[in-house]
Amino acid sequence: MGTRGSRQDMLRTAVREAVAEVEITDVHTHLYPPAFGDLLLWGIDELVNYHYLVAEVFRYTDLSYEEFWQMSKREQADLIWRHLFEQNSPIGEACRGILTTLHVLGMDVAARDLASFRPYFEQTTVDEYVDHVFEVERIKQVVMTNDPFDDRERECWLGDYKPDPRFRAALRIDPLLNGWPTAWQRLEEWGYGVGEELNAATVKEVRRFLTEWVERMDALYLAVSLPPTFAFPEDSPRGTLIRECVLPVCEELDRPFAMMVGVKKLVNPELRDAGDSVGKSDVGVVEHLCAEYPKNKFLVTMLARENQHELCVAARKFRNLLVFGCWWFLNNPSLVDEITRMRLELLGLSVVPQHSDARVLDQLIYKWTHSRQTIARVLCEKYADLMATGWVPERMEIRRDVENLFGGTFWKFLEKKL
Ligand code: FIX
Ligand code: ZN
Repeated sequence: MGTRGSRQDMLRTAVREAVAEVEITDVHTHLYPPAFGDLLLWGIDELVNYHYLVAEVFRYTDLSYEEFWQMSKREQADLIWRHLFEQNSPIGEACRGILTTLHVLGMDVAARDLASFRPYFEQTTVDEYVDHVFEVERIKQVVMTNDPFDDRERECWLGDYKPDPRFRAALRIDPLLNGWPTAWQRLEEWGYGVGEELNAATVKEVRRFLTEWVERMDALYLAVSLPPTFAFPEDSPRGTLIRECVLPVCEELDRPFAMMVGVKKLVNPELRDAGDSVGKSDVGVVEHLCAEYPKNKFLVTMLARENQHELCVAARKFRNLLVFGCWWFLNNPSLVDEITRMRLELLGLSVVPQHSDARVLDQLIYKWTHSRQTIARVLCEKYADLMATGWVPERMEIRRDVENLFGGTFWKFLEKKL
């Protein structure tokens, strides 16, 4: 690679090309294959109605919550567009994201006319559109969030669903761990011999429930979101279920337990999905789990910015811990930049820098376009620092590293023998 200046340029080109061309495994989304019907959200009105924007529109509109929720999706989208795109510059990340998606899809963003974007989505089928979005953003596979307590989703899994290899499953167990007082009654309804008391018989049946659903879905991991107050060990149904059911089943089936820690649910219930907030969590709980259960794998993302450094250090101590994603309120360019930089410095490439958390199919386009840009920028600087020592990274090495960051590291962790 030529003179210092040209070497820098060639390095930047090599990194940008590798990041732009890598096929992504998106380890956490709320997307579904077309076979799951309207569980899969897509199209311009769903994009504009994303709960991130619902939260933001209420900073402007005087409309009551009731009046808003009584509106149709299209009326809600028109209102959001008026306040967040016409009457104020769409400078926020979630607003900019919609414009990035429309731009990548080749639409005339400068027209600023929401109605003019709708025909595009009306003229395509969901199958064509899934193919197109996966191709445009070079998405190899997404991991879903599959909740057997959601009746619409249950029906799909208990029906004749033929798995779509682009959509891998993850068994989501929030209702089981965070709502046992009602969850056990559903398990009983479904024929499991459980009672509210977590005695040996109930524990055995909960293990059967988890095992059957992991196998039915061929779930890659079991996942739960947890509050900032999450503690373990804990004298609670959640503490007992994790110790007696989740961890033993995960170890037996060699599936990671994914913990998404730090969400304060519904601090403003009127905002529905947009009503959740964040709180600092105790990283010591993650360290304790990794230390006490060395045969278990833990996938962890934390919602509070303040937890990111400690979490990186915890991952330096435990090889059964894989840190993933800049979750939710962290998925903003300035924070993705800061967190990715810190993670590469403390963990090298043994991290999953990002997941999309896409709730609407079209979001795969902007969330990955923005994250690719930020991660490529950070990587360029990291490799440039490397080159300043005389260690010249080869193009193939950069491609190898990038493939690991955008999927390889995740798959290797799943295959890892502890
Ligand atoms: O718990 C989760 O999986 C969260 O990602 C969601 O509940 C959240 O509403 C979201 O969409 C974040 O981006
Ligand atoms: Zn999510």
